[in-house]
Amino acid sequence: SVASEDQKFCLREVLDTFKLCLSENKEVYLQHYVAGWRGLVKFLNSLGSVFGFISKDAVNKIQILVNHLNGENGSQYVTIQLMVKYELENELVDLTKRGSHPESGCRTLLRLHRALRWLELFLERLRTSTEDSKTSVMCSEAYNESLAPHHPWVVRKAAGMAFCVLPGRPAFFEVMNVGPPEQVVAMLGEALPLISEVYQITEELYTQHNLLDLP
Ligand code: 1PZ
Repeated sequence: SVASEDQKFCLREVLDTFKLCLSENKEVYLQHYVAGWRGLVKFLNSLGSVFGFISKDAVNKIQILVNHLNGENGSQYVTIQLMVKYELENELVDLTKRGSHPESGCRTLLRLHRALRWLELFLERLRTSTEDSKTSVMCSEAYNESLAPHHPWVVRKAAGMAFCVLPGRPAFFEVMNVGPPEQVVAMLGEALPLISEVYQITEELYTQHNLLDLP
């Protein structure tokens, strides 16, 4: 039916939104960054309710950024570069401990930025995996190398439990809805350099301004 086609979700389209993130002079558009995350959350939700606690946090952070974008000073949030400059110049960021700005764009985006590294590592493993590779192993390896050091024990534990119920590689590929495995691999090969570039640019920006440990 038309309705079920509407809901059909294709990971290629989501990863393509990361293409739109970069401006000509390599600035990152927040609007497209957030749109990319929205799509990823949709995908995560389609994997089952066990991932609810993860998507809830992601949705919460996406919403904080959208509120900045749609707020009074939305024009200062068009790109991540502008956002960093604006929030720092106006002392809108808690730099050493949480205080009056728990929802700064800088600290909120940092959490998604770290998760983007997880995505990059996970998708790279998926791309180079073989038929008998385990998604749960690829996922937890990527997690341990990216997000885990920033998470408290309970979150790491809950995440580990969620990874165990990830569908196996064939079913996972099917949910991605990209086509046969060869096509999934090819799509990932195209999408990964883009995701990686967005990650690198943000990482450099945050390094320059010493923002990588925002509380
Ligand atoms: C396909 C399998 C999906 C696995 C996703 C791997 C990421 C696991 C992350 C688990 C964290 C969930 C609970 C929230 C923790 C928050 O405390 C932290 C820090 O934020 P703070 O407390 O400082 O405000 N939140 C995050 O680290 C952001 C996590 C976003 C994860 C988005 C994953 C999207 C997955 C897309 C799947 C294709």
